[in-house]
Amino acid sequence: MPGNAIPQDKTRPASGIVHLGLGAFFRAFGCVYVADAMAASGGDWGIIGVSLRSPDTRDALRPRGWRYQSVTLAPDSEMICDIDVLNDVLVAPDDPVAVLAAMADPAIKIVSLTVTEKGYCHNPSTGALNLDHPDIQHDLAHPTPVSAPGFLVRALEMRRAADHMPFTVLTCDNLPENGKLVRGMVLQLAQEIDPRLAVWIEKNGRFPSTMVDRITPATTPADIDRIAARTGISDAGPVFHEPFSQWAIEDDFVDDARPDFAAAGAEMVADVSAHEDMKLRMLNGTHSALAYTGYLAGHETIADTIADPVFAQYARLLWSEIMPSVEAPKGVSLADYADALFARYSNPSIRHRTWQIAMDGSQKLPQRILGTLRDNMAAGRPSPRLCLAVAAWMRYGVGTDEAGQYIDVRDPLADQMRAAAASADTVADKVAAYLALRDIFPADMADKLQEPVTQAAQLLWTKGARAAAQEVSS
Ligand code: CS2
Repeated sequence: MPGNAIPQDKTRPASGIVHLGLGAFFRAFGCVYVADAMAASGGDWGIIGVSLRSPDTRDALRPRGWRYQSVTLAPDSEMICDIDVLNDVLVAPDDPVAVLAAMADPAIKIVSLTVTEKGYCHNPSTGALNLDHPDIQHDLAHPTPVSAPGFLVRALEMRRAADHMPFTVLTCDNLPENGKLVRGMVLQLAQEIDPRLAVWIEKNGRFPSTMVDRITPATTPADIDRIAARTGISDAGPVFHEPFSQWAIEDDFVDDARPDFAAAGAEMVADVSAHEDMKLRMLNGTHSALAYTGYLAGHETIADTIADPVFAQYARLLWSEIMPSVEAPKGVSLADYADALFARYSNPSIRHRTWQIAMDGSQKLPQRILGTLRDNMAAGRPSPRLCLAVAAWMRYGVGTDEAGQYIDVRDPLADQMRAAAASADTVADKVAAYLALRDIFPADMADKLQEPVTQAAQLLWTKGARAAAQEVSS
């Protein structure tokens, strides 16, 4: 069922963007930039949001006509802003045809995405689309898709048939060279469906890469109640985030059609790979490392973890291991960037759960940690703290914590991970079983990681995460 589009009036910008994956992050980030860009420079860049799975966001936002509050949480203050940039919210499983129709409308110039790493149905270790993925199998067999790549390809097919230009695909997920990666997957799927379509997309399509950054923990029912009590406004869909925000975007759009992102503070660049590498390795890499070790040590949030002096020191030394593998973007000091990350992680108002960041580790590890490890190994630099992060992800995947309590491991490979952990008695063999997961570890890397990761895992299994972090940080 369509989500009740707001009647278009002259004072309201028409829609120019369809966004797939309308989670808290995009509403705290992309929607704010687009609203600011229109406030500065105008344009018809209203957004049609699409949820690919659940109706929850639509149902939460509908009573206020798709408006919601964005709450900026500084360490000692908060600021509330009403964001009014959504013109409609659609729920793909309810009405995939309406989603395709919106994407095929020539007034739509951009389809942006935050569907999380696993939403692309690709192989994390190679970056290729996984043609055996059940959702991709479905989309190959049916014209109404279920997957994000399926929606992109089928909507582009409709635009080609109607003789319209393609939309620009603007991915905002934490993947390396995300635009290039998604382009490859879209071409791969298009090739399977209709090779002429693939040629047309290859020639006319645009897939700028982006680096996105704003820490946005999932909204909790307690957050909703607190803000309602403060403002007196009943809003079931507020988003909560840190003050910091950074968006670097490759300026490569079909017909140059885009909001004035620069007026909203985004950096328009020719090549985003340096920004992306720095952010994925230094922020997301340490986020995941602190999430697994912190969770195992009993810390609920990143702020709690980094307030523990052992993990503060561990984080500092992780950055010193990561920095030699990162080429700083022009004008940026990596040491200052690390200091800023430390301050951001320490913000006590941001209750970012280690459990939330630990989710989907199999999809996150390659770009966050394994690329750095590969570079460090090639340069002969030992990386005991990064190896501890990998071992902690393995230990987390066992599914019970250090006190024997159940861990709710959310990961598309959770079954394989638990099986790997249970398949052997010795820690070295457990590590070997994990390293044999080829969706994550290429064979050459697995060989090289066996010894250093086993060493870290021995420490972790015998002494626990906090003592292990302390030992590798001394
Ligand atoms: C986090 C990211 O949940 C996670 O895996 O590492 O969502 C992180 O907060 C953002 O990338 C920050 O920009």
